[in-house]
Amino acid sequence: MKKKQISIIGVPMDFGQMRRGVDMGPSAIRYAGVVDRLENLHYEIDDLGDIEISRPEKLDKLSEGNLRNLKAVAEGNTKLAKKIDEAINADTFPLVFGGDHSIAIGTLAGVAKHYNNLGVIWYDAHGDLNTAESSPSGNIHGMPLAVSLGLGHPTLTEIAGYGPKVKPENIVIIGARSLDEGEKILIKELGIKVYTMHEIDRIGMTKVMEETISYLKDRTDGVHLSLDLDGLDPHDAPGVGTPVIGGISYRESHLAMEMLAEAGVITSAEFVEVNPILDERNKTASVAVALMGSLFGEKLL
Ligand code: B3U
Ligand code: MN
Ligand code: MN
Repeated sequence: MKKKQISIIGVPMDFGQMRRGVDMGPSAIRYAGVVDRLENLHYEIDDLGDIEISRPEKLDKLSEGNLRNLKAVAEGNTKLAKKIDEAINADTFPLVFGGDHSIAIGTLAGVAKHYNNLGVIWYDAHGDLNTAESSPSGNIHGMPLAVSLGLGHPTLTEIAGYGPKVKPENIVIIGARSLDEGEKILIKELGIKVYTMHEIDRIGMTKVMEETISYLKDRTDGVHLSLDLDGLDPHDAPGVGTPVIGGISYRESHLAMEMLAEAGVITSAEFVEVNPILDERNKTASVAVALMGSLFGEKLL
């Protein structure tokens, strides 16, 4: 990692889906010792605390069409985008803790304006490429990648006053194993690079990461890592709202983070969907912290 200063931003957002508890993700990750872990690697950590997420009484009033809690999600993400922008202007590395994955909308809105060609690694069991039209659930946490491509409701696609934030050819999805029909069509239409579990099993995580890194290095001037803990197998990361069996292992994930650290390509990161209510003794938050250790250069010897 080039920058030696990290700004931590917590986003206690749970309006992008329907399961309570994911708003406690940032606390769980802090409790799992993230600051000490990164300080031991000689980073200077500035924990900026949590973005304030307002909690309206009547949630259903906030939905529009098939977009659950649209206003609350948009409001939180607008605040997040501003905080990220400030962190980058202060020449620090933004490290975001979720919260559900709808927060990637705000993270990318804050990050992307600082790059001409931002790359994105989307580490996830899902594609998060739904729009209100294709979504089976109306949950915005299944839409942030589409929104960042400029597809979806303008209240979301125009956050921070511009869009789209990323180009399809600058995205790599890793770990996909649950895609809706509309998402499959979009992936083909836009030619988005995807390593499903099939490819990971077939060629191995080493090759997947080698290819990902060289692909993004050639075409981007910065790379954001958006890591949804449900990309990992539920055995290793049980504290997530929508677990999907047959996922990436703890060991493969460490390898992926270590290879990213070695390549020095990542310029911002977020770890999302940690839900301590669904977790086993804070295991998933601890896994997230361990992966951050590797991402920021931790080595055994
Ligand atoms: N694709 C489904 C399920 C889902 C997406 N992201 C998560 N779950 N975590 C949807 O609702 O859009
Ligand atoms: Mn996701
Ligand atoms: Mn997911």
